[in-house]
Amino acid sequence: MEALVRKTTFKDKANKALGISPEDAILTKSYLLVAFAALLVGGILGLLQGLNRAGLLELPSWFNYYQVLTAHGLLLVLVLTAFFTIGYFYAGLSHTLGGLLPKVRKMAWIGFGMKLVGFVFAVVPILLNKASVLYTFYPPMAASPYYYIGLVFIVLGVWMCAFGAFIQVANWRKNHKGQHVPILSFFATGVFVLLFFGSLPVAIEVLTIIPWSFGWVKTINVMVARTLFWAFGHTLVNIWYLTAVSAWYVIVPKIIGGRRWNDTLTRFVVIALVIMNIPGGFHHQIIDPGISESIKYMHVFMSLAIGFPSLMTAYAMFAVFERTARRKGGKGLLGWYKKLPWGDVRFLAPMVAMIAFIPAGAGGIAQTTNQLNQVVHNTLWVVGHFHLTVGTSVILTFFGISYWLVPYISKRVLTPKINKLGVIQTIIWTIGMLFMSGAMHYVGLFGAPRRTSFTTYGDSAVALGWNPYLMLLAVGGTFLIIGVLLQVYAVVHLMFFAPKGETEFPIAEEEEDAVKTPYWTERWSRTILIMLLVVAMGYVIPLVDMIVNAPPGSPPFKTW
Ligand code: HEM
Ligand SMILES: [Cu+2]
Repeated sequence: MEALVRKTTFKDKANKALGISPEDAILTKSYLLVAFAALLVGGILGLLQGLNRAGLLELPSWFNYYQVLTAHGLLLVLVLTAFFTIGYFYAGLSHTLGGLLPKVRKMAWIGFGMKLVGFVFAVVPILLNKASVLYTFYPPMAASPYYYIGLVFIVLGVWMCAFGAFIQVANWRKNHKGQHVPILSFFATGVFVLLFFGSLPVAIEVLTIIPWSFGWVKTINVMVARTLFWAFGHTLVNIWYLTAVSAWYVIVPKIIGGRRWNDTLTRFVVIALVIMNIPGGFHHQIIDPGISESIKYMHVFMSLAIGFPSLMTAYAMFAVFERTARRKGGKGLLGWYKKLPWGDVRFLAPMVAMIAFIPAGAGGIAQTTNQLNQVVHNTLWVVGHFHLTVGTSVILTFFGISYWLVPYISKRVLTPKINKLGVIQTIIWTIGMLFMSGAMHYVGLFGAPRRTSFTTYGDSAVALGWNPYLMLLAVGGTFLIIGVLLQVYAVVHLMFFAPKGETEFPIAEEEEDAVKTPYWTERWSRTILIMLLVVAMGYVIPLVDMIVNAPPGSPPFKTW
């Protein structure tokens, strides 16, 4: 037994020294290429929307605003985020667990193929104007059945990757009895647990929609569909967040030359997010009828509860920054911040991402409150909010990761020139989002609706008052598209043209005097059991109520 352990650790070390194997590298490369292609196309569509909203561009009838918006949402919140998350964590699993098992790699490829097939199924009806139901596809709006069949394939593809990750981690644990799973793989486990359990409700929803959209079943329970959607949608948000947080805890400290924050508390944050996340979905349905006040209250409570691990994260990150900067001779109450590597894009991008999370999180807490939600619900405020959260906090972290992950898998190096380009990219993205998201937040408070193509409502004075802000929105969108082009250029350059060389996979060590992490953090079966109990607490009563006391079902509608 001991010999076996020694042998595997030797193999692990050899693997780390030689870098990622070509087979594992090409997997992550393919995932990242799809992610950044989605960014490019989705970004261009975003610009079209921004110009339209400002009244500067009329979209043709064969590619109207709602087709563009459906594709923008799908490409950016589903394709970009899913492919990046999986590509990044599979590289992390490969690096920290001594290379992917051949079986696991194969599963990730099958998952890749299924997601692409699903994507084609979903996109064709959008292009044919048969699926302008937006990425939330709320019934009773009904798209072509093929749109939903596409979504099923995407979910199945994600499950393949989740199970692949579970097999990889379980195999490592079998060979390393009593040891803690390396921290990045621990995050990956949490993310894939949430991906699997979080996408179960949407899979059920889509399976009930398909027969209805084919016309085999006459009506659908709209409330149940919306509830199942947000049990998933709300979880998805925290999957992106947890992915970004993994880089903040594990990668960023290494890049600034410091050490990780407390290992036990880091693992606690992951476990807390996994357990408490799913039953928060009703904060997206605060104004939906038919859900009792007490149930909504519980979901709002759960949503605010996950603010707690987020605040822990904020504290932890600034503690790491200050400690590292002071070790480098930083002085004064705040003067230490000068010692941080602001000129290094691998630090700057995630740092701006974290700073953006301060107003983004505050806005989220405001929206979750019943009274304030009434003011901003379905206005552009909400769009401003998620361009700050996912469009800045998450995406800028992903961009920051790309400046070392892409060279790492491509056996190339980040040159000072591309680093500089990355710094400029980060600044442009920040300015663009300040304008775009700022304008969206503001004009939303004046009632400008989301998901609505340009109109002055017959020159109503109120609607005309929105115009200056919508112009600022378009200005921000123009900055952002420059940011998209620079980022895609950087990724392609780093993948295919940058000078050859070894790039490190940056994982920070614990402090030397770190306390040993207790082993309960590794008990995933218990964590999942508690999670399921909490999910049951949040969903059993309202779902049973919606089904048993069902309102009349709805036939499908095509509203566009
Ligand atoms: C070039 C950059 C971008 C621009 C110019 C842009 C612009 C816009 C605009 C104008 C809207 C529509 C507002 C409405 O009518 O409701 C929108 C919606 C949206 N955007 Fe972006 N965006 C960009 C990047 C992103 C990114 C990076 C993400 C996510 C990762 C994202 C996610 C979304 C989502 C989920 C929607 C909502 C779609 C819906 O309501 O169905 N966007 N964006
Ligand atoms: Cu949510």
